[in-house]
Amino acid sequence: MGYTLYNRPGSGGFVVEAALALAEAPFELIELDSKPGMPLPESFRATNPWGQLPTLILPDGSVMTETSAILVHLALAFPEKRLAPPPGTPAHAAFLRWTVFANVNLYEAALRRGYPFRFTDDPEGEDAVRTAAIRRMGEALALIDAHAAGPFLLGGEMTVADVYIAMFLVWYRGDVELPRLARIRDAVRRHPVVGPIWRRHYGDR
Ligand SMILES: N[C@@H](CCC(=O)N[C@@H](CS)C(=O)NCC(=O)O)C(=O)O
Repeated sequence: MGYTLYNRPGSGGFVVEAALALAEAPFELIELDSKPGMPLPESFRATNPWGQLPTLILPDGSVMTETSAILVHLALAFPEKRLAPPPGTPAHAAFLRWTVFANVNLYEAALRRGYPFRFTDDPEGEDAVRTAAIRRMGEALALIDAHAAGPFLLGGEMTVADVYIAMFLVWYRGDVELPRLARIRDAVRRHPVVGPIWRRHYGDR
């Protein structure tokens, strides 16, 4: 029995799908009928009580959520596929740092932009929540851009952290210049395994 990934096109499951494909792990993809910015169907809470995607069912049937945790888990489960640097190395520490940083700062900011009504009890404050979220995303992306080792985030090899950060570049709606991350995004787009998954989720973006 393989993995089951719940997602919807364009959502964060893109990077989990890419990681599973890079790991050559068998998985079934279940796409929920929902649009970004909309809460998922209430019935999905039976699978993930927090009601979010991506949700990954492991081969033993256990449920896993939180994108950075899923990426770390898959990297450790398939060490020979080199989804991340070897555990215990400084490069792996950097992998953990930026993957968690992205989850805590970028993913949360994307949620504030997409679902501002959850972050203020003042309906008139929603636009301000949204614009502050876009600004915060730009600040977080600029910090990652400044720390990218080159040519990829952690050095010479692409890891799932690159795929993850590239996803936030597509989602970002601001105007901060991100030259190193733009090059990483372009490499992710061209990757023979990840590229086709990218195009299914994001087209030519
Ligand atoms: N902390 C979660 C955030 C996941 C998340 O926000 N997913 C969005 C889709 S990209 C979602 O499920 N939105 C529906 C909702 O929050 O109701 C993670 O890291 O996976």
